[in-house]
Amino acid sequence: MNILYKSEPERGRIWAELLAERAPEAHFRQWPDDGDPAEVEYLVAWQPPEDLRPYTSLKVLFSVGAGAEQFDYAALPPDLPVVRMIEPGLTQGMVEYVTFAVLGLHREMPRYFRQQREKQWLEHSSLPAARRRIGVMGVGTLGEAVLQPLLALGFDCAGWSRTPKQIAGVTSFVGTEQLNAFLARSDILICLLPLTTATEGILNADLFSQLPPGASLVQVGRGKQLNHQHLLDALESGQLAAAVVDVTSPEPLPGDHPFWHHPAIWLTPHIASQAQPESALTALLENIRRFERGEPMHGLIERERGY
Ligand code: NDP
Ligand code: OXD
Repeated sequence: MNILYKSEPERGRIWAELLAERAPEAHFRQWPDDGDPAEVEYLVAWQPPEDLRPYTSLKVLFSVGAGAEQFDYAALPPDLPVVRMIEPGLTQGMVEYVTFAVLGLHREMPRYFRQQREKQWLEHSSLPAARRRIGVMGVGTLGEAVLQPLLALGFDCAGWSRTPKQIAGVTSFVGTEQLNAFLARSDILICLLPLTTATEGILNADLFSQLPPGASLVQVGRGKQLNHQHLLDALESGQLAAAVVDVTSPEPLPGDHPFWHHPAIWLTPHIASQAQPESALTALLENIRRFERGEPMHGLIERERGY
């Protein structure tokens, strides 16, 4: 098994050590040391090398992340399987981040932190979780996982996806026809959609206007889904109360971008979750085994669908 890793070098070093322990028969190289490109069978990358033609034995392209929209599919061989990362460490990171964000918004922490800066000791009435309606856009691997602790905390939960879902305690809304009904009952909206032609720019003024007045947003999908000016306008008008934003376009934001110092925005630098080398390697090896046995791999991208 010949693996070429092309991503963050420090993490690559950890992958190399782990692989030497767990699959000593594997040949692991880290970009730019790709040895003989014709021998590479499995490429693990955020971005592949620009010219894939020398990689004549390439069998699968694995994304190091849960998203795989960053690849230029037109430049990839049309029959090359592309696989996104599904692994428990990455899922757990997202569960932690979204739980933190929802609790912060539910308990109005942006408002109380603003009061702290203004030396205001002022109490507002609070809502029980059962009366706070959570809406998760994208009920895939991550969306379904983040719903579990929110259900356990007693929130009133719904999800929106392309195809219907059956998750105990979660109301399922499907497709563009049911988007408005879903939004109308989402006090805290969480975006966990992949970036596709259908989801680019989806978090815009029109969508915000369908939410209950004073709703909040957690944006952990992809930067290009959010219209920055529309978010600022919705916060200014009070249509939205606050937002937790982990992904933006561009990343990083320029130094003079209003998100940096906006009192109602919590901004983080795309850290909601990341693959953890230990568990990600287990997932990679399992997928390679599945591929070699002719079984379907977990997280295979359907190119037509865009995710
Ligand atoms: P999945 O592919 O498992 O889930 C995607 C979900 O989105 C599915 O439920 C799918 O519906 C739904 N969906 C896609 N397109 C549409 C549409 N047009 N209308 C309605 N629903 C749609 O992805 P993951 O859960 O693994 O990851 C989701 C995204 O999270 C990633 O693509 C990435 O952008 C982001 N991410 C962000 C990270 C961060 O650190 N900020 C870290 C990791 C991921 P259906 O189930 O019906 O197919
Ligand atoms: C991912 C990410 O896709 O970190 O894994 O955004």
